[in-house]
Amino acid sequence: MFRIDHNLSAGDLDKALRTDVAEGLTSRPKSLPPKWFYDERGSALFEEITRLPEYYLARAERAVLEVRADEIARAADADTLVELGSGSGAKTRLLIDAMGRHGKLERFVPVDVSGDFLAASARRLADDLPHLDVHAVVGDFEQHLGLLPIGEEGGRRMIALLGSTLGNQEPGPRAGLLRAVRAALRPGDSFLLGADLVKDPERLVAAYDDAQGVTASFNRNVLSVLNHRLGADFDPGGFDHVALWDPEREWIEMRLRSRAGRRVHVRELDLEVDFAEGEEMRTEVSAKFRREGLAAELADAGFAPEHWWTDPDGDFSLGLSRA
Ligand code: AVJ
Repeated sequence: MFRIDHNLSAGDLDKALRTDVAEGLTSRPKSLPPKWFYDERGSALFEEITRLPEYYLARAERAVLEVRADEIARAADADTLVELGSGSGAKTRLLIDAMGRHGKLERFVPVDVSGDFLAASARRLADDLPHLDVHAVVGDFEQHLGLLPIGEEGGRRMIALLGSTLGNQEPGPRAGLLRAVRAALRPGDSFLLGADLVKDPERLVAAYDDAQGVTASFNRNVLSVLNHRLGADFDPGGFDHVALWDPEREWIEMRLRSRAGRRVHVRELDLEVDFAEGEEMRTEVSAKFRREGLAAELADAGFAPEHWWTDPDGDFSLGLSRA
């Protein structure tokens, strides 16, 4: 069974893009939120990133799921799985299959802003698993958690936020998101959080600055998104990819550095923006976590952390907390 709800129209998304870009390009330093990376090409480039030798995150998370999925399913004991920012859903299948074996799973609710991608992968899953009620939601989980189709019936839910997606938020908004997830749950429901862990900075930087330059293309692609969607005239090739480790804040920061002084026009915003030679614009933070820090953030949001699993190398964690 397959259904898709739209909590977000193309118009809403367009408005959010305009606001974000107008704000980001006129701030000092300039910045753009990472959620605009993911047009069709950006999503495909991210899939390619997950297969790079340097990008250990996806493999490490998969390794945890391969060993622990049944244990997770038992601990959650849920009839509904909600996945926030579901993307292509490849690793989710491990979770769904384990929850199916556990015997209670009835409903899967994948939530993503990227509607086309979501519809295609959710439909494929529904075709494959005819007894599963797949109820996809096109929405921005930073804003629309209250609208998820999980409110009325009894039963138990698990909300999953995988892939270290949480790391894209700075501490303030991150606390807000965790509180919003907590508010969407009822007592006994659970929250499965995938988080990348602090490790050797050299490995971290390599994961965001790969030898083949795929991450560089992914980073520059956000400029093409602005060109296509807002009539901007960025020359993506005129910007260098920068990835650096901030040891105080324990996050990777991606930036685009203008190789020359230039003026950029954003037609749809009626905006002209000057870049100095060497000026850097921040395009993403990707926070890395420690067990104690994450437990404290979860507790602050009202969760009780219950389980903690990592891959054998200790690179990536999955944590299950109870609401
Ligand atoms: C999808 C947000 C988890 O931060 O590692 C990959 C995105 N950026 N390479 C991450 C990303 C650069 C990724 N997340």
